[in-house]
Order: sequence, then C-alpha cells, then structure tokens
Amino acid sequence: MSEQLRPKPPYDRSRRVSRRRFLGVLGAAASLPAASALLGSCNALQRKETPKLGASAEEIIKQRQLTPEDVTAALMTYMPSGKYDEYLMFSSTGHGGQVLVHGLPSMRLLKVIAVFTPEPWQGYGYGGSPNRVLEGGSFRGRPLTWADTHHPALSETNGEYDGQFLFINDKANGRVAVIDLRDFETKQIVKNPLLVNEHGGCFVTPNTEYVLEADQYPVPLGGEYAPLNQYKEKYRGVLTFWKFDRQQGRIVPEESFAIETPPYWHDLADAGKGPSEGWAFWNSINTELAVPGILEGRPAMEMATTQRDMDYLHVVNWRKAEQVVAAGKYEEVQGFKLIRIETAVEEGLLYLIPEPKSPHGVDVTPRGDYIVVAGKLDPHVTVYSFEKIQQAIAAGQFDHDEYGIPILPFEQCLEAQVELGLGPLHTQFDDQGYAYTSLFLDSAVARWALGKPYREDGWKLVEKLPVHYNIGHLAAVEGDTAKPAGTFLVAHNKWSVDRFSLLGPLLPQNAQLIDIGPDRPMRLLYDSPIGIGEPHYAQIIKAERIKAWDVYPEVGWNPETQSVDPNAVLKVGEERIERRGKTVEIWGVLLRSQIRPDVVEVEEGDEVIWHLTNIERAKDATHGFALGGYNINLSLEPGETQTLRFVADMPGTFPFYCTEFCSALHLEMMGYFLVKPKR
Ligand code: CUK
Ligand code: CUA
Repeated sequence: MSEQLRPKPPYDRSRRVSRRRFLGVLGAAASLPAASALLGSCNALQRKETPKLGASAEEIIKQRQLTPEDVTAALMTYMPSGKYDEYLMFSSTGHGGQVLVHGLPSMRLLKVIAVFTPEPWQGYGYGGSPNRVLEGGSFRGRPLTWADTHHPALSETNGEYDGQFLFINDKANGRVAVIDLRDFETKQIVKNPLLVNEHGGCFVTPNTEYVLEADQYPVPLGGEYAPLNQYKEKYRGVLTFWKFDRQQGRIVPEESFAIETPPYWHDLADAGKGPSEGWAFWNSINTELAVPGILEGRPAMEMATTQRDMDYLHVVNWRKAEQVVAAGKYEEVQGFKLIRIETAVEEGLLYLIPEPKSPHGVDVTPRGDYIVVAGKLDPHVTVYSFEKIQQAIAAGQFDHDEYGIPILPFEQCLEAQVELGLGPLHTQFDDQGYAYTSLFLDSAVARWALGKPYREDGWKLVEKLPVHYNIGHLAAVEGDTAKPAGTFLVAHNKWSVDRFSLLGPLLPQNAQLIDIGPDRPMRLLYDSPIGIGEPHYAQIIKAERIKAWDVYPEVGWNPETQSVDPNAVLKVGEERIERRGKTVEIWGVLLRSQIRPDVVEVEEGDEVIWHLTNIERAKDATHGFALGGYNINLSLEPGETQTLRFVADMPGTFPFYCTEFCSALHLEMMGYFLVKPKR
C-alpha cells in the first residue's frame, strides 16, 4: 500500500485542517449563529453535559447548545419506555465470536447471541446441550472456544429476509454456525473439512438452498502440510455450497459440495437473484499467487499481492454445479464432495472476469441485474451487467488463466464505473435506486445513483457523509435483499478515536446511525459504541418479520431437538433420583423458588446424569442452575429442559443454586450436591 493510500489517523494535522475547512464551508453556507453552535458542540466534548435537574426542554437545548439537527436526531432515536424498535440489526463481533442484536433506531443493545464462544449467562458451553453444538465445531477433534465472525446472513425466501434463521462464518477456523430465530440460540456449527481459513461467507441463495463460504488464505485441500514453494501446485481455493435443510433447521454436510479453484484468495461473495438467480459471485485477491517470506527475501504480502492491476471476479453457475454433483462428477475429499477445476471448466460452471485491483466487497443489486465490485485500491466502484456476462459466455471468446479457467473480456461485461473516493469497500442499496458504499480511507459513506432501470440520472456520485472513523461495512435496512427498505443505514466504523470517554487504550468500535430517508441529504443521527468485539458485516431486518417465542411452546422443551424431551419432568412432585450401579440419574424441576430435589448425594467417581426442567409458563421466568467447582452453569428459560452429564470425580460439599434473581426468595432457591469420598 502506498503512503497516500494508508488510512489517515483522523487526528493528524491534515485531517484537522480539512475538518476545519469543512466547518468553514458549513459556516459560510449557514447563518453565523448556527455555525458557532456547531463549533460549540465540538468543544462540548470536554464540557459537562448533564443539564440542571428540572430544566425545561428549551433550557436543556440552550444549556447544552444543541443545534436543530441535534434535537431532530435525538427525537428520531429516542425510544420511550415500553415502545419497541422498528428494526433489528444482527452484527458480527469479529474475534469476539458472537452475534449482537441492536434495536433501531434507538441503537439499544438487545442481545448477545452466544455462537462460537462459551457464554455462561446463556448457559452456553457450561454443561448443557450447547456443549454438543460447540463440539460440532471442533478442529480435527480439538475443541475451539473462539471464532472470528464476519458475515451474518439471515435466511431468505424469494430474496427477502424471512426471519427464520441466521448464519455466520468463522474466518479463523473455517466454520459456519446456524442460529434458530425462534429462540435465538445456536443450533449447529459445521467445520469445513477442506479449508482452514475462510472469508467469503456467509451469503445465502435467494431461497436459502445453500449457504456460501470460501477460503481466504488457501491451504492444500484439507490443510495438510506442503511447503510454500509448492503453492501453485498444491494449495487450492475452495468455493463451498453448504446445503441447508429448513425443516430440520440444519446444514446437511452430506448434501453440500465445493468447487476447487486456483489458490487465489477469495474475498466477499454474493448470490445472484432475479435474472441472476442460480449464480454466485466471489471476489479474489492475490491472483499474483504470492506467498509470504520476508526473512527469505520475499516482498511483504501487502506489496506482493498488489502488483497486478486486475484480479478476478469468480462467476459460478451453482444450479449447474448442483446437477454436476447429482451426476456424480465429483470427488470425495476429506469426506466432502468436491468438483475439480477441470470438471468445473468442462461443464462451464466457473468463469473469471478481470476486476480492478484488490477488490473487497461484491454486492448484487436488488433486482439481480448488476454486480457491484468495490476495489479498495481503486477509487471507483465497478458495475458488471449480468446480461452482458451471459452474452460474453455465449460469445465464447475467452482467455484462460494458467489453470485453464475461462476469463471473460472485462469491457464486454462492464456496465459502468463510478468514481466515489478513496478505499471503497462495501455497498448497500435503498428503495430509491441509490447505492451506498463505504469509503475506508476517506472515512465517509458515498451515496450514488444506480443507472436504469433504477434511475434516469444513474451511475453518478450524489453526496458523501463523513463518518468517525475508518468505516468497514455498512448496513441499510434490508439493504442487500430484493426489496431494500431505505430509511436507515449503520456505518460500522473500525476506529472511534475521540468519540467516547477514554477507558484505556483498547477503544470500542463506533456504529453510527444514519438517516437515508428520501429527498434529503443523509444525516448522522447517533453514535453507538460497540464494546464487545469488532463488528464486520451486519444485516438489518424489519422486526415484524421475526416470530420469536416468548416461552418455549411446551413444558419440557429441548431446544436442541425443538421438541419435548422424554426426560422432562412435567409436574412438581414427579422429581426423583435413581441409582444404577455407578450411575446416578436425577430428574429435577425448577420453579419459583425451589430446585427439586434439593439434596443429591453421590459417591466419588459416580457418573451423574441430571435432567432439569424449568416448569414455569410465565414470560421471563428464567432460572439458572449453577454448580460451583464443577464448571457447570445452565440457563433454563420457561419450559426448557437440559441434561447434564459428568463424573463426580471431586469429593466434597457443593451448594447449587439459581443464578437468575427470579423472585423475592431467589436466594433460597438452592440445594446441596454431596460427593462422598472413596474410602
Ligand atoms: S470484511 Cu471486515 S470490513 Cu470480513 Cu466483510 Cu470488509
Ligand atoms: Cu430461580 Cu432464582
């Protein structure tokens, strides 16, 4: 990366000058008092902001020197007590390994969904059935307790979010998780056996037939050892299509498949829709096929991977790939169906199109007619026409890369290039025919007009809004679906620098809410610090689409099977303890304010199987079950049954208790687990 293209720290001198100039322009345009009020609100960072108790609205506005824009922003985002947000935003947390759910426009954090990282409050990874979910994501038999989550993907029906499931990828370990949005719990983690590191996932096909996932940093298939001087021959990229069974709510690895590619690094992906349904698109970088090796005298990867002016957009006909697999033209590698490069070429299901230098995001327009690529080292977005791609395929005039994959002529597939600014990354859409692209180096959101059939005044930049700072992804309401809603957009900024109270050198990210309503310039409404991990992508859904349970449908519900558990205890008085040789099995219940049975005595070395059912039917009457010393903690939501299995290998006296303050006599909700030492 050249010096000029490095992200500028927002606090450096050049930025400060340009900000002052920005304020100067505003001051000239606006009336003098308005400009001084704006400057006042900048200085306000250091001033005490708490208004006098009992002050009127006018007094508060005056004392805090709020501008009319500030007041509008406050009124648009304020959520009175008891009122619900209209939208829900699901965002990744990067190497936090979980998913966040925020309400919009209030930007209130509503939930952290435990996905790849154990989370005690949700009883996730502390003895109950979620342990099996986490184990499903083991790496060659080794448990993993974190992930680098990047791209949440809501399930879709006809290209619109249906509110049923959420998928999210793990870049670090090559995994995908499935979350059921009836109870907002993670149900499955699958490990991709062909790759180690990935990035181009999760993206779903318009009816969620498949969840897309591809490598980022290639390895030999399955991650076996091969020295780096065999990169071209042995290392491979993998475009994966995970089959999703909506009825079961699970990915089916046996019905999934992958397509082998050269060891280009794959970046983001998107699935076609409308006319392009049945196709998928992946960006790539490092078509130079460079490998690291600074100590061996090789150039650093940031130099080596940016030599060529063009990389390759991968264009995949997945409907055809599906037929090729059905016809048996695949190999089993690591127990996974793989279409080899030669087969993919022969069958005409994989094409490349040159794309400008080191692209990052690829986003299909709402009608499925264009593919927008943003190249982080190119100030333009490049727009390809799906129709033109099809014509170029039909015309059959291809170059080939060194692996024999056809390359379609760039000019023949190109619809437009729009210059937006420095460091374009990701693009979203609204209902007015506008696209929104994040500009990492400019720290701005660019609003630009799509061409026909979206708008007459198409393919041009409309305006830019500064954000704070170094924006990565952005998310508009249903902004990557067939029917974007417009209204709001959230900028997921990587750096917050000076926006929040300083709490040590690890700073939060800054999610900024932006009004993208029609017929007016974009306006910044709200800064929301993200103190849990680093969101990359996010999706925003209309809240009404989600039909979550308030209590489990029946008493004794097992959230793993989504049905009544045969070991559930349905009534108080039916709890019991049985001993069979060295096994002690307990059927227990929890209710306000008892854990029954409340004394369990076993012998050291006994195997303990402990079924626990929360028999409550009242909303929010969750009970916890904590067993200190044994690393056990469950969260039992109303109606839920969980089963613990462990060996009582530590003699002693262990109180167990409820961890949720559920009633006035919550502290009395306890018992003793006694493990009698061997003599
Ligand atoms: S990536 Cu993070 S800012 Cu993984 Cu989608 Cu672009
Ligand atoms: Cu149940 Cu506290």
